[in-house]
Amino acid sequence: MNKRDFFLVTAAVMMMTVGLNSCKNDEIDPVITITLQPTETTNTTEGNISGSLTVAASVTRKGTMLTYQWYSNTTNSNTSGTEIGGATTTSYDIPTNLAARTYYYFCEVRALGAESKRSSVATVNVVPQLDMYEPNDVITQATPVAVGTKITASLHNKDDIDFYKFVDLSKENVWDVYEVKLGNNTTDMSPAINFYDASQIEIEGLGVIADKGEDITKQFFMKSGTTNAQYLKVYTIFPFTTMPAYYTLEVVKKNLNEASEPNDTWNTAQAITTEGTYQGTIIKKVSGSNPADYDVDFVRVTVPANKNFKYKISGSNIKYDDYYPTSSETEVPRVWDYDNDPYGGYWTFYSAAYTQYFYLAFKATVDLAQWQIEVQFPD
Ligand SMILES: [Ca+2]
Ligand SMILES: [Ca+2]
Repeated sequence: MNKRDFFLVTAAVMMMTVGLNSCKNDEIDPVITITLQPTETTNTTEGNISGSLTVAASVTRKGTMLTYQWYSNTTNSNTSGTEIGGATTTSYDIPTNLAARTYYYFCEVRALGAESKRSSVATVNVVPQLDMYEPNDVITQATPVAVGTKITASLHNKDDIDFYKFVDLSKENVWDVYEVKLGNNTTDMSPAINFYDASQIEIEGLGVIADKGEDITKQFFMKSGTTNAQYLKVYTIFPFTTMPAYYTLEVVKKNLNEASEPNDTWNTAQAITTEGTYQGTIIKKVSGSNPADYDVDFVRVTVPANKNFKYKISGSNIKYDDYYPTSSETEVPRVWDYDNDPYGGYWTFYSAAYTQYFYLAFKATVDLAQWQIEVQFPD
């Protein structure tokens, strides 16, 4: 063997050795393949979380034990991440106590002598619980709430809008003062409310925006009865971090209007049959020409035969109409329609040989005006 041959043989042996070694390594090192990726996206509701994530894997060498380690991550990525203690089987139960937000998980499959493999990322969206009044995101879906009933609801995210419809069924067509109370149980929510009339038109100037954690108390006027319901929108103009943001909502009646209501027409007038002083409150001032838009209080004074009717009207910001006396309750009274302020003195209508009926209608130029009539039946 000359020098050149020796080198060739040596090179061949070295190449064979290298070749044999790589063949041998391919057989020995197990290779992991993930055959089932965890579900890509899981949507589940806070407080009612269920579900699990599962992987399956195979390995090239028989008898090689696979182990599993689940990770959580703060981003949609399977690099880095945090090992979840005890999560070491092929499936991982989504924790049932997660707060509402998005979570990322993946699984690393390992085997002795093998390169570990990571699954794709499983995204778990934990959405806040909707309140029991949803859907009420538009005014036509407004949830009816009876006056006097306190409810607890929530904005399940910063874009949630909750509409309510307030109805007072205690009487028909009686004006009164109501107060809406929005209790803000979630401290980083800045609640806001807007009011809408029975025609679902926003009432200008009545809405309120509160600071974070502040309650809202707001008075408004409303007529009782199903057709006079008013609407309220609860929302936030600022984002909040704690989802859902809970609140309590209640509408209470101030009961300023009197037992004689409804008395807004002459044929529902409050009956006055004895001497005395009678009072009332005009809840809503005259606005526009439609009597349905303001409060009127009618009284009907029954004057006995052969008695005069002496009266005095008082009160601030009160107007009244006199109705011509009639001899019959069934006769439609003719309105004088003075629409005057009270005169301040006594007025007397003279007696007749029959029972007379006098109608008076009180209105006001301001909200919440008090009227008073002093009634005497002198000879
Ligand atoms: Ca809601
Ligand atoms: Ca009235």
